[in-house]
Amino acid sequence: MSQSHSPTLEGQKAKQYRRWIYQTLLVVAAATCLLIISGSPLTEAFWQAATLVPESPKMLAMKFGVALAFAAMGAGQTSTPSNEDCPSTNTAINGTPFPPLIEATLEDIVKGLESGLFTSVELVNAYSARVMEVNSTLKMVTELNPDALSIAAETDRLRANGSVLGPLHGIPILLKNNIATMDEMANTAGSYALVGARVPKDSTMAAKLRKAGAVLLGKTNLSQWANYRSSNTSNGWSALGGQTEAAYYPGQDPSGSSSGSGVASSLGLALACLGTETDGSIVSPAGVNNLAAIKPTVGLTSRYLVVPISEHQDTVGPMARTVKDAAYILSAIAGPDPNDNYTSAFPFSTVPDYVAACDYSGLKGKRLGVPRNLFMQYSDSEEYRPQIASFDASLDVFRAAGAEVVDNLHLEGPGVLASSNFEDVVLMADFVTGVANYFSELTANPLKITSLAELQEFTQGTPMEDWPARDTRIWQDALDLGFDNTSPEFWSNYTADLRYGGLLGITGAIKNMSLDALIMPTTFSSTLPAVIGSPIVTVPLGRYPDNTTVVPNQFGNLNATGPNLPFGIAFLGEHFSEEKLISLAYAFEQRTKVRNTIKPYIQPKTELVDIVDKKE
Ligand SMILES: *[C@@H]1O[C@H](CO)[C@@H](O)[C@H](O)[C@H]1NC(C)=O
Ligand SMILES: *[C@@H]1O[C@H](CO)[C@@H](O)[C@H](O)[C@H]1NC(C)=O
Ligand SMILES: *[C@@H]1O[C@H](CO)[C@@H](O)[C@H](O)[C@H]1NC(C)=O
Ligand SMILES: *[C@@H]1O[C@H](CO)[C@@H](O)[C@H](O)[C@H]1NC(C)=O
Ligand SMILES: *[C@@H]1O[C@H](CO)[C@@H](O)[C@H](O)[C@H]1NC(C)=O
Ligand SMILES: *[C@@H]1O[C@H](CO)[C@@H](O)[C@H](O)[C@H]1NC(C)=O
Ligand SMILES: *[C@@H]1O[C@H](CO)[C@@H](O)[C@H](O)[C@H]1NC(C)=O
Ligand SMILES: *[C@@H]1O[C@H](CO)[C@@H](O)[C@H](O)[C@H]1NC(C)=O
Ligand SMILES: CC(=O)N[C@H]1CO[C@H](CO)[C@@H](O)[C@@H]1O
Repeated sequence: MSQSHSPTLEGQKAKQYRRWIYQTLLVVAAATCLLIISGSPLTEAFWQAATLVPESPKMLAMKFGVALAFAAMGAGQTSTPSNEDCPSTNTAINGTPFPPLIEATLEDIVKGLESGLFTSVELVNAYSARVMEVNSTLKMVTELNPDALSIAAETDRLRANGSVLGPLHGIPILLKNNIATMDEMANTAGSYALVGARVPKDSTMAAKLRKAGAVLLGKTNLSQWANYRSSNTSNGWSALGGQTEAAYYPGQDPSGSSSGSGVASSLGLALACLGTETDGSIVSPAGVNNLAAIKPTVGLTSRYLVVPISEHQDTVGPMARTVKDAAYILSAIAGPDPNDNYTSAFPFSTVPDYVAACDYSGLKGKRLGVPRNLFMQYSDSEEYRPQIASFDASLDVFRAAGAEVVDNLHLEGPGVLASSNFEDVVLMADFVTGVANYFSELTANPLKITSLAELQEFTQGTPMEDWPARDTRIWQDALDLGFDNTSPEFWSNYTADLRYGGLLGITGAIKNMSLDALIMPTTFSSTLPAVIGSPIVTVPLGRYPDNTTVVPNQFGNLNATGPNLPFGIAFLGEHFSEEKLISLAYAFEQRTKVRNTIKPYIQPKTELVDIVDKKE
């Protein structure tokens, strides 16, 4: 594909430079006024936000908006700062009560927008300020969209004249940094290899979100290459984005690879985020970040222009704070796409109404299987005992809601899979082909990398990529495999996955026992659905008790286990059974409401009230 190092780019740069000078003058003038008006408390935050090197004029304008927000807060602050546990004492806007942004649901926010309580522009400013408050500690957002404010302003204009694009109209959403957008934001998978790369258009996910009216607020940090590079690294680390940490204990392992999406959704830094999963990358960070999330069936959501690991296993899904918010987003992003032929398996004539599936009586009369042999061996381990005990206690909730629990299922497939290399072979073969395809789609590829071999060479030769401390073992194994995903060896491994994960795993158990779904602790749930491409919905289940021993991760830079760390419960079903899983998970979530009982140790303080009431 063609490269776009065209003279027009240079012309644009000159124009941008003039605008940059103009806006710098504006910022300095405005800053001076603000300093005069509001005295000193705001200055530190203001300068932090406003004096960062301006990547682009729009980014500068954005940072200025954030600085204004800080300034407004500083100016309005009359009392001493409230304590960490309860940062938001007043979230009422112009006297109208409004939930804190860490709790506000899509429906809350839509009501606020519809009634004119606040605008999308104010929402973007509030969320951006929240990002900047915690990013230096948690490093969950790599980049804010310099166009977010103007997109929000356009949605405000449209709403004012009576046109609403869709259910996400004016709602800020963050994307994992492997889902491409054709705008000023990068799509790097956290690697220097993709700095400056350009895509021919928006990924289908980004395009669908825009079509539903969403404001793409920015990009979230991730485990580099979606955790498909090193045999020994840390979750949430990327060369470009640094080390993401989660918010429920200092130095908490955010899990991965949708690490930043997990942390950002949990703290209300956007309404929600998109993540991607190959084996656990949505549900695992959702679990440890206290979230409701959906790992869709492979083929329900398009992977076009998403940096791949495996075409047979990759899927894109929402990571949100409530099942219903996740359902709204899934309804917006699901559906067939000519650019991803796996979506031709989409079995419906129209996208199901996943929001309508949110039914309080969704558990009534349902049969749920518990595949005990997937996790019973961990019942006595100190590390997992709290999760399994909470899960066991939750079975009464299902029974009380009218479901039948079929416990102690023993699936034959998982043991065979665990002692095989089938999944590894599928991922390795898919990655060699997939990563080369992704590079070939680029319209600008400054480093001219075209293959996995070249990518490995670049990574090993670039000090910022932290090699050899973080190796490229997985890539070397993939290169050594010696065949790709069209070979007979590949197909025999993939077919074995489908047999042991399907007939002798999830789908077999569901059919044989006439079940509606399987339920289990989220921590152990990802692999069977990964290898057969079937869906999972996870919701918060509990937290580790205060006397939990703090255990570091393998790389030694994060706390993998510790007090207060959240964990989830997973609902597994047949391919394209998302509606059913959502209805089960929603009924469980509404009966337990675990999420709001678990509090982060760190969270941002900016609320809409700080932006709206102070703007004049
Ligand atoms: C968040 O922090 C990371 C690491 O320091 C940095 O790379 C990134 O630019 C920051 N994000 C924003 C939006 O400033
Ligand atoms: C509403 O505003 C948009 C954008 O400004 C404009 O394109 C559209 O024609 C307007 N529609 C009506 C009904 O006024
Ligand atoms: C992990 O927890 C310990 C004990 O609370 C703490 O001292 C340490 O700083 C934490 N690690 C990180 C990376 O924050
Ligand atoms: C998509 O295309 C690939 C490669 O041509 C093929 O192997 C695969 O079976 C197709 N999948 C579907 C669902 O059509
Ligand atoms: C899987 O791939 C390996 C090569 O890595 C090959 O030896 C084997 O025959 C393939 N099939 C099965 C079912 O293991
Ligand atoms: C389902 O039934 C089939 C046919 O009887 C059997 O081979 C398979 O092991 C069963 N699967 C599960 C998971 O129970
Ligand atoms: C924490 O307390 C519980 C209940 O008192 C006890 O069963 C458990 O063994 C304790 N765990 C640790 C790590 O001390
Ligand atoms: C992983 O890397 C860390 C940090 O370099 C090292 O301390 C640890 O021993 C390594 N673990 C394994 C299993 O290689
Ligand atoms: C992965 C990624 O997008 N990293 C970003 C981290 O932040 C710096 C500074 O804002 C950006 O330049 C990088 O693109």
